[in-house]
Formats: sequence, structure tokens, C-alpha cells
Amino acid sequence: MNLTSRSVSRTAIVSTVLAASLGATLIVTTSASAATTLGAAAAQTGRYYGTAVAAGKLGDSTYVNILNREFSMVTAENEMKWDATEPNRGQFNYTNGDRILNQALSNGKRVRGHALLWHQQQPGWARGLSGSDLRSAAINHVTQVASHYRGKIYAWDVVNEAFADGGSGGRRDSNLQRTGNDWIEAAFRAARAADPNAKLCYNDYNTDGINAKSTGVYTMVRDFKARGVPIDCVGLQSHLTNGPPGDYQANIQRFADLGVDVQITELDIAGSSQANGFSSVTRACMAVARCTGITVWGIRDTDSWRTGENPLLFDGSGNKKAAYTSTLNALNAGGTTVPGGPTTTPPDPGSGSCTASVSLNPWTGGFVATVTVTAGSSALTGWRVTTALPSGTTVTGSWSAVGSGTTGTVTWTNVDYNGAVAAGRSTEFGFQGSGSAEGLSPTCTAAAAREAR
Ligand code: G2I
Repeated sequence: MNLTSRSVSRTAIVSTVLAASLGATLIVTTSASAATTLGAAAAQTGRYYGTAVAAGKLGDSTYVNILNREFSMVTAENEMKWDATEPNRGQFNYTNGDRILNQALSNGKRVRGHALLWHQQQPGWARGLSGSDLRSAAINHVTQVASHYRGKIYAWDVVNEAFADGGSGGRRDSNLQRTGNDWIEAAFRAARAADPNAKLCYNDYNTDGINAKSTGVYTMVRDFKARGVPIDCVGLQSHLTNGPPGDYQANIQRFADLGVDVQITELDIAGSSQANGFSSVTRACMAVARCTGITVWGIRDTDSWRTGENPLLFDGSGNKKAAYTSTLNALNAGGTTVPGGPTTTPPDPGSGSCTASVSLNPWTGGFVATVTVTAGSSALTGWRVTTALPSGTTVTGSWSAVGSGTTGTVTWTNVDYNGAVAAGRSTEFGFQGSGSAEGLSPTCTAAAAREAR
């Protein structure tokens, strides 16, 4: 049965029964109105639509306008990788990763973390290590980076591209693999300990269809589930030409049937059937309830790593391509609803009321501000605090909240672990800055829990 060739009107409610390998699965195609952006269209079935983002492009207004308008999930294209985050052993640099994270969170998007361990883009010092020294450096890296981003990441690519190409179905040789076959499960356990709320994914390419490599990954995931190794999702990168393989949906489904989510993590499609290819990918994901979202690997063709192949949804000027329209239509056509259902409709306004007060520790040229958020007579699910900084004052760091910027009027949003505040109780966040924050008078409003925004 070809589930992707069904005829669906936007207002129709269609039910189809799929005899899946593990029994009968009910596929309910939801009623959906025509949303006008990718993120809103995907949200109708509880999915996200994301993109890779490069920190160096956050000053490009065409790029940022499309990012803010269309996408509900963000992946740092390079900025959270090992070479970027730990350039020297034990010295961590989160500057560009944080820029991408904060831009996303303050615009209501979620973030996929990419990637904690990979044989590529390792810093020079790690490439020179081996054995137990490399193993402990790698696990420390996982722990440190996942701890830094604790509570702020929807899903981490804990391990990237660890399987070999070709027909072996086995692991790729690498310095990490030579530390012992259990390096992947050790990484997943460390990631879970550091950030219990992030979904933990294994991510790879050429695993889009059913083949020896994807079966190798499948066998590992099945083994992890059987032995209680923490794994929540599998990323199919989907760097494609013309379209997905014919057994793409079946491959997504077999992973989902293991009890993990599947995410399309780095989609781009070269070739003359690009528009059809994008709709085929979208329909395949929409047909599997545990296929929770799709991320394209860049915004405009000129942003792509596949130079000259024009594999993305927007042209170099930021215009929507035919592939954009076919994707939007496929999202609007509806499909299965992911477990948990639509996440953003209707919007959750939050509940309760709150007040904020500030305690300042100033010195010449700088300050630390500690802000206390206090719930009123009913509990908060989330909160937003606004601070109007004087001109010349710049935020240089913060904790336990996500700021919308570093100068002028900054809105601070709770992080996952401090959004819920019981009636009459308080929580704190803080920031430090250069300049002065004398006379700061923060205001507080109740908001939805961060996950729901
Ligand atoms: O290669 C495509 C993707 C395959 N899956 C994992 C992804 O992480 C990977 O992304 C690409 C980035 O799109 C490129 O932007 O990973 C490449 C590195 O393997 C990234 O390229 C690097 C260049 O190699 C560097 O020379 C450059 O400094 O991008 C860096 C930042 O522009």
C-alpha cells in the first residue's frame, strides 16, 4: 500500500489503517487549515520544521528574517561541535553556540544540539590522543557541553556518523572507535546524566533507506533499547539527490517501531526532481507518528555546504523555490499526529501573575544583577522578565534565564528547570554586564512553559 499517494483535501479527515510489521497501526490524518509558514504548518501535527544556522550569518537581515518567519527548530551548523566548543583541552568556548541558542530560544524556537562526538571536526589536541586518555577526554567533553546546555536542548546528536559506508554494516574506524566498541553507549550514558531532559539521538548519513549501514544502526538501537542504554531518537541526515529512496518511509517506520523518535536532521536535495523530492520526504515523515520533525541543512542555496548544487528551499536572494511550495503543501496536507499532539496550537498563554525585584552588586565599570521572580497567588508555568538597560550597558553573561539580546530592553525567559514557580514562591536568575544597571526596575509577566512556546 502506498500511503504517500493518497488524495487529501485540506479540510478532509481521512483515516487509513496500516498493517505494520508489529500489528495494526492506526494512521489518522488530521484536519488542517493552510498555514503559511513551514513551522506553523508542521506544528499542526505536533512536528517542527527546522534549519541549520551559522552564527556568522546572524547579522544578515534577509537570512534572519527567513529564519524567524519560517522555522521552529534550529541546529548550529558548526558551532556546537568539539573543535568549536573545546579548542584546548578543558577550556570551553560557547560564544557562538550560545549566540545561536539564544537567538533561537528568544524567538520561540527550540534547538537540536549537534554534535557531541564525531570523528570529524575534532580539535587538534583530541586527534592526537588515543586509548583511555581519549576516552576520558571524550566523555568529559560530552559531560561538560551537555551540562552547559542543560535544560535548553530539545535533542542532542550525541554521536554522529559512527558507522562505516559500504556493505559491512559495522562501525567506522576512528580514534574514538579504537577506544573500544562501547564508546557510543558510554557517550549516551554521560549525556543522559548531564541533561536528563534532552532527547538523545544517534545521527548518520546514507542511512535513509534500508541498507547494510542503516541496518547496522538499527541493530545497535535495538540492542541499546534491550539493555537500557539511554537512546531516544535516530537522525536520518537525508543529504539526497532528486529524492528519497523508495523504502524511506519503511526505514523510518522500522526505527519508530523500536520505540525511538525519528528526525530528518540535515535535509537537502540536489537534482532536477528536487521539488518532488522534498514533498516525498515530507509525506514519508508525516506518515509515521514518531517522525517528529524535519530540519533542512541551511536556509538559502548560497548557505549550503553543497556549493553549486542549490539543494535548499530558498534561492540566493531569499525567494521561495518550488521546493518550498511543495514542502509547505505536503505539511498542510496533514498526516499522523506525533505522540503528545500539536504543541503550539492553541498557544498556551501561561497562568498566574508575578513580580520581579533586583539586587545589584556594582563596581566601577560593571555589575552583577540577581533578579528574584516571585509568583502571585497562583502558580506560574513560565515567566518573562523585562529589563530596560541604560545606553552604554551591555550584558556579558547570564544564568538561569535566556535573554533576548545584550543591550537596551532585554526580555528574560525562564529555562526548563525554573519556569514552574508555586504560588507565593520565588526563583532567581542573574546576569552580569559592563556599564551600570543602577535604577533597574524589572517587570514580570506570566508565560507558557518553555516547551510550549
Ligand atoms: O558535511 C555535511 C554535514 C554532514 N553531517 C554532519 C554535519 O555536521 C555536516 O555539516 C558540515 C557543515 O555544513 C560545513 O559547514 O560539516 C562540515 C565539516 O565537516 C562544515 O564545513 C566546515 C569546513 O570544513 C571548514 O573548513 C569551515 O571552517 O565549515 C567550517 C565553518 O564554515
